[in-house]
Amino acid sequence: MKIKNNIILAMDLTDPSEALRVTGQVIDYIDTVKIGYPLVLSAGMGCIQEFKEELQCKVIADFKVADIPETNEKICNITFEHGADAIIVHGFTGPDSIKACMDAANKKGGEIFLLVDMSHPGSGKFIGRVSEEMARLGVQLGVENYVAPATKPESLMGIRRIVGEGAFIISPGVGFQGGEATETLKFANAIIVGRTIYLSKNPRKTIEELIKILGDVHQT
Ligand code: 3DU
Repeated sequence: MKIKNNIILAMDLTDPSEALRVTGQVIDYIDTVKIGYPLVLSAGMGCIQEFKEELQCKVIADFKVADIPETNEKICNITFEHGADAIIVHGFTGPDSIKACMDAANKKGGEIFLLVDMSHPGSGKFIGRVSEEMARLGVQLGVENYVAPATKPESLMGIRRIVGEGAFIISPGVGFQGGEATETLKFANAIIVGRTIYLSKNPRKTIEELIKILGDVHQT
């Protein structure tokens, strides 16, 4: 996946028209939006298509899929049928559950991102302890895209080492959660930024400043 300016907007505003309006303010600078439960649960699955049509962007559905293979397959099928270009899938459920998502993605022409570690402080308790193992599993299964945290540069670096330079890593946690954009892009292909942009008084100016800071740190 190619991502303009290496920035993915995490659009977690729950008012659908506000979400579209604010995304519209920065759409000249991005081509990929991550939509998750906050927006979909209030606006419905139709918001995926609405974003794609109104803003001509790619949509990554952040549904952190984590169920048995049969249920994962259904969730992925429905998500791709609603127009999502990619879906985020948890790694901790194991190979059969991940494989079900990969198969659904292949059948529907979509992509999966495998989430192998998280950015919040509590992630150290469980998921953070097995993230490298999950990344190795992803490599074994042939997963090409990963999600790894900007708030834990060492984890991110370790995951990059395992998945290799050819893999595509997107990284949440920049800004509000404390992750640093330029540092993150040394190991990730794109940063995921939510509140820093959508809660800004001037989202357009904020993203312009971010792009300026990123400069030529990383090209994909
Ligand atoms: O903290 P922000 O507002 O920039 O948003 C980050 C987004 O990424 C948000 O949608 C959150 O649900 C998602 N995310 C993480 O923050 C951390 C993870 O490990 C995985 C996803």
